[in-house]
Amino acid sequence: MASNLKNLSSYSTHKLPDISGKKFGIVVSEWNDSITEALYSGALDTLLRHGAKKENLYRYDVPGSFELTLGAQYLAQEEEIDAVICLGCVIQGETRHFDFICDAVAHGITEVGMKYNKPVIFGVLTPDNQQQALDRAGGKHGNKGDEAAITAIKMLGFFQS
Ligand code: DLZ
Repeated sequence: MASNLKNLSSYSTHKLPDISGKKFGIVVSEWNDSITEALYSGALDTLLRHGAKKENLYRYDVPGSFELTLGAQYLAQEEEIDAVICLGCVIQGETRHFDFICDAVAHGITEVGMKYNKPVIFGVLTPDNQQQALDRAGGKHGNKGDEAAITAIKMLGFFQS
């Protein structure tokens, strides 16, 4: 058991930690790039607004969401990277491709986080159509890139607690 565990710990993610010294990897899928670029802008803006330094942010692009797992692993294996944010958009099509990609990336990203014991965030939209994607990439349902960045920050606080 970790020696720094507190008895009856009252850790809460409501208070955001200081991230001025934290390094973030951001993996961006090129498929549906008008959407994933909007997710990236949201994530970048949120990290900077919360105190991250531009020089501590590392962006890598991958061809599609299926490749986010390998991109995340490439970054997560670097000891100096504190958290990885994966951004993608898989739009439901007429074949089962959608299910295979979504399943693979959800499991893959989870495994990378478990393997390297650091936050690896699932910022992947899985909408039925382009409009639903737009609604979540800066539209009426906000920007999920922004939410992915907040989740990364909160999880860094969790690891520091
Ligand atoms: C092939 C494919 C399809 C049909 N749709 C999407 C999509 O909506 N979003 C996405 O991010 N990627 C898609 N891809 C590409 C796969 O993620 C992957 O790049 C290829 O299957 C090659 O491994």
